[in-house]
Amino acid sequence: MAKIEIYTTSICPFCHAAKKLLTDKGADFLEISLTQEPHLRDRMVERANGGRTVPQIFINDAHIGGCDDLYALDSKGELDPLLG
Ligand SMILES: N[C@@H](CCC(=O)N[C@@H](CS)C(=O)NCC(=O)O)C(=O)O
Repeated sequence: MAKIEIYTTSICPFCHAAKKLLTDKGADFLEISLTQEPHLRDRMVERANGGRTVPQIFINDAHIGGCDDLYALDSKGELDPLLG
């Protein structure tokens, strides 16, 4: 099973949309809430190669990007193989 991490904030429609797609696919993910743990933002930005918006999504430690990137991968049929 893939290791999926998603950095979020609580008031973030893109975060909710990304989580919905993963949930609809039955994928388990670790949510890292920057609302609850704001000190982890710097680590997120570092891992996301400077990406500062939320969500930032990682699958098996590879940076996927944000919500749009996740949906784009799905549209190309490339998300399901990553999720295993
Ligand atoms: N295109 C991005 C948009 C992400 C975005 O704009 N997220 C907002 C929150 S919903 C954000 O991070 N705004 C800047 C900030 O909160 O610092 C995606 O698909 O993930």
